[in-house]
This record gives sequence, C-alpha cells and structure tokens, in this order.
Amino acid sequence: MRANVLILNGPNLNLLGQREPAIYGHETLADVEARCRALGAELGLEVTFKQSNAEHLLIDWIHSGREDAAAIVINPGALSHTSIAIHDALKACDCPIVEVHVSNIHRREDFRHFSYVSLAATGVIAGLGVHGYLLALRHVAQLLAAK
Ligand code: CA2
Repeated sequence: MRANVLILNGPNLNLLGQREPAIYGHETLADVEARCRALGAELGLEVTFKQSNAEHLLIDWIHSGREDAAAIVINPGALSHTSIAIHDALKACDCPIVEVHVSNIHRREDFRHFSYVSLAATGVIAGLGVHGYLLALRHVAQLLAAK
C-alpha cells in the first residue's frame, strides 16, 4: 500500500493565483494540487489534498491524519500565527510534519514572523513559492523511504 501524505491548506489559500500575484504567484490552488498529485505518483505516494477556511475542519483532518497519514504537509495560512489549537492537534501526531509558506513570512509584516505551527513542525519551508509544496513532498518521500 502506498504511504498517504496529507496536504492541508488553511484560510484564504483558495484565493491563490487570483490576487496578489507579486506575493503569491500566478498558480492557483488547483494547479498546486495537480502538481502535488503528479509528483506524489512519481514518488509512489498517495496524496490527500484539502483546503478549508474553517479552523475546526483543519483540526479534524489533522486528527484523522493521526490514523492514516504517513506525513503531513501543512500551509495553515494566517492560522500559523494565531492558532494554539492547530499547534496542539499537530503535537498529537507522531508522523513528520512539514510547514509550508508560499511567501517568505520573515520578510513580511512582524505579525507573520511567529508561527505556533513551527513549534510542532519537523521542518519549515517559506518563500520558495508553490515549489515549497513539492520540496516538502520530496523530503517526506526520502524520510519514509529511509524508515
Ligand atoms: O505565504 C503563505 O503561504 C501564507 O501562509 C499565506 C497566508 C498568510 O496569511 C500567511 O501569513 C502566509 C495567506 C493565504 C493566501 O491569501 C491570499 C489572499 C489574497 C490573495 C491570494 C491569497
């Protein structure tokens, strides 16, 4: 059975590619999903890709991931900077967790510099555009192959 990688996206990421291209680029979330699915197939991974604007849904998906995800890749959007609840849900997971940000949050407003999620993540990728999702997938594929 192929290992399942759960890729979660938080608030406003459904707007990717539709506004603020100077910060977030031109690719839509559907483009990102297609690229992740194609790479996942190449790497022998099953990809579950989800987005919600609702914090509680993200938390429920993280809880389900405890049962069936070999790794979690998460772009929590602005909830990175505010959500102790997402931090706590991730802390309850034993699998590798990669936090991805399309933009370089450290070059932006002060309120984006801190992420509760980073405290629970195995690693963080920021500022590499949507390519960050693909790098995260390659990283977890390597980790899982080494297990
Ligand atoms: O850089 C990232 O990936 C972020 O997680 C994106 C979040 C932002 O709040 C984080 O600080 C960094 C925003 C999600 C995308 O929001 C959009 C808003 C307007 C147009 C396009 C996207």
